[in-house]
Amino acid sequence: MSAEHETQTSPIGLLEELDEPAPLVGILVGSESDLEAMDPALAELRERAISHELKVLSAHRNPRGVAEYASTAQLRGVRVIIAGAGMAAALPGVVAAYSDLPVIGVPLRSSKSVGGGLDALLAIAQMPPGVPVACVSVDGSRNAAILAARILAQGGGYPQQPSLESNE
Ligand code: RP5
Repeated sequence: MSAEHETQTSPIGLLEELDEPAPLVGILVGSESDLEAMDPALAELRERAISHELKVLSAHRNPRGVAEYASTAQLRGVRVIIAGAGMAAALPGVVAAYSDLPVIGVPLRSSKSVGGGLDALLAIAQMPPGVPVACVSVDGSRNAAILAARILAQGGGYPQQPSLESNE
């Protein structure tokens, strides 16, 4: 099923998302077991007084929830999304498929990881052309927050439209 088809979620769900107050940074993790690994990101954003929200949304277990969040985040005022996941870490890529916001992926190591998090690192870094995800180091959530802060510090000015170059 294509991403376009999956977004056919209920208008009520979309309205509920739009109702939520908007922080500048949205942080997603794929599981409650990922939460602790995002503590350095939360601490960094808190120290910089950057508003943020944290949600547990799994790309595999709750794909509709991820689609709803990602497709409404920009309208709500979110400017950057940080997404952390382990193992077959699809979350950052799925978020980037549904949103034009900059997405920073954090590969996470868990007890079930292969190669100390190499599985998630490759899943997040090896995105296909046209769907970009910035990837920090394994368990590198602090760097994700610093990168988000640097993105927020930019004034913008470049158009969002794709260039004439092909994505292939
Ligand atoms: C991934 O699978 C999650 O991001 C997590 O890192 C890993 C294990 O999840 P749990 O089985 O602990 O929920 O999707």
